[in-house]
Amino acid sequence: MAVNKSIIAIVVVVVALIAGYFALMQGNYMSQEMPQEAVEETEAATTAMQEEQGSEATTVKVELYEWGISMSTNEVKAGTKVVFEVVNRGSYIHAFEVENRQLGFSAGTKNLGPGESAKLEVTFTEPGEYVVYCPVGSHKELGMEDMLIVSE
Ligand SMILES: [Cu+2]
Repeated sequence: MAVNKSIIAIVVVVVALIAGYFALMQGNYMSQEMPQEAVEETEAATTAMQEEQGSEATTVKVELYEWGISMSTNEVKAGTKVVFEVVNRGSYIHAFEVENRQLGFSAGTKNLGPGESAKLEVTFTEPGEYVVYCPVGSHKELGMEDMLIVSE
């Protein structure tokens, strides 16, 4: 009987401890309500930053030469800022032009001498097939022409 009594005493103590623990946890939860709101605000700010990073510029390296255009990629996304880093690797004057006649879209660099470079920033709003070419002389006909796909 003495053994049973001490077991009951231990169980009572353990139950009391568990109840106390949960009471304490609830108290902590209540007192943490304010900091939790602050954490949520931080998470929202992080999400906004990630969205900004998501719309960060895509860089396309473009090399102009006799007679062709080489691009690091031929596909970009609509709505994302695209930075064409254009370098004239040839020994003639060249320039870089992006065009979609159906959409009435056209953008390009100035004429670049040998070794010169220029950046062209474009945010395509319409998906579709765009032509890239060199508008100098008959360079387009000589082969300085390629296709750029703007995907949704
Ligand atoms: Cu050219």
